[in-house]
Amino acid sequence: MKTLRLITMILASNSLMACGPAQKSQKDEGAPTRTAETEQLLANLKKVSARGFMFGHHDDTNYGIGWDGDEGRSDVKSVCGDYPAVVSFDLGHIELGDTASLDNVPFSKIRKEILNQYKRGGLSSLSWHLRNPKTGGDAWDVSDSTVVKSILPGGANHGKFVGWLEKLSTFINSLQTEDGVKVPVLFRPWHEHTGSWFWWGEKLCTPEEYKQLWHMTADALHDNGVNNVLYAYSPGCEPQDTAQYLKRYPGDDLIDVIGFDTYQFDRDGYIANFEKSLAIIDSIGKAHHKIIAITETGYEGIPDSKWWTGTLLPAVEKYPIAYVLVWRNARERVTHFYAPYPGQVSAEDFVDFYNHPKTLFANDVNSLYK
Ligand code: BMA
Repeated sequence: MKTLRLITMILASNSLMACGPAQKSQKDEGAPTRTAETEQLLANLKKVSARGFMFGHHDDTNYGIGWDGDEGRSDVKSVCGDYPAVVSFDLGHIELGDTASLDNVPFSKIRKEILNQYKRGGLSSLSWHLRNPKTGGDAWDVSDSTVVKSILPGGANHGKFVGWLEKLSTFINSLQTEDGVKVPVLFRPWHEHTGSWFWWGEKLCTPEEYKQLWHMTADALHDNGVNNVLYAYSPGCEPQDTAQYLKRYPGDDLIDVIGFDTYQFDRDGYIANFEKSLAIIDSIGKAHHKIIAITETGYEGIPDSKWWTGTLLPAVEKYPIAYVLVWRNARERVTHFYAPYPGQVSAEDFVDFYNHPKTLFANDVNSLYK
């Protein structure tokens, strides 16, 4: 069933090329800002959104409930038979030069799984819960409201932060196949900044400082030779309208994908937030010609046996999103999971979700780079 859908998607794709990839300004004469594969990925994400939406899961192939690091394993695949079309990974602690991430996944394993996802034709997205460069605390350390200012040019921690961006760049540049093809990824730093729980959050810096942070990041990556990233902007669900959503937006020349992060606590509130935020990104996506996505969501522990087809699907299917991504199945915190595993109460419903014509998994999108 899923294979038939893939064929339809590829056949339909040529007619959808009209949008074309967004062009970026070229900083160095003759040096393309992005590789051909990265441009192709952008073009294909646009096609995908016209066809259905990809399902994503954070750290999907790294670990799951009752396992850690098993070759080829995925809780999602164990339930429905296919890998997610989007897998996200977190680069927290790459800035420290550590060998493993803040969630204790070796960066060598993350690199390997990004390559595996590339070979499947699926998308990898990268978030970055980096440490607090001023206090030495973690990403959630909001004890000092001058951290962003301190890492911008002229700030006391600028030099240190430039070094962190070099380490980040080295990792992203190292995402290469045996043939030397750089694997394109979606980079989603500085997320959920419309809340104030990360040191780059709303109350911790001005809109101008936040935008500078983005530009400094992208410029440094570019100068360090990173040409295999698309950029995603993902506030929380706090913005009430398009003006609020765009208040800290770094600009169309930088951002490729716009989305939002929101989680279910009470169902009615979740649906209301979802609808409001989707309408906002749908409207901005159309006006600014951007891909839209639900960059993080989920219902911790998924206690609702019909959550996938009863809550998530009806909320997202009306909009041309490229993907919806749920957070991780933490092997070290057994109640902290967002995708089903065999025997989990919502597993059967997830198979129905998988079988829905609009949901796309790895086998449905196995050519995002061609
Ligand atoms: C949070 C939780 C944390 C984790 C962090 C980064 O939402 O899952 O346990 O360390 O994301 O992945």
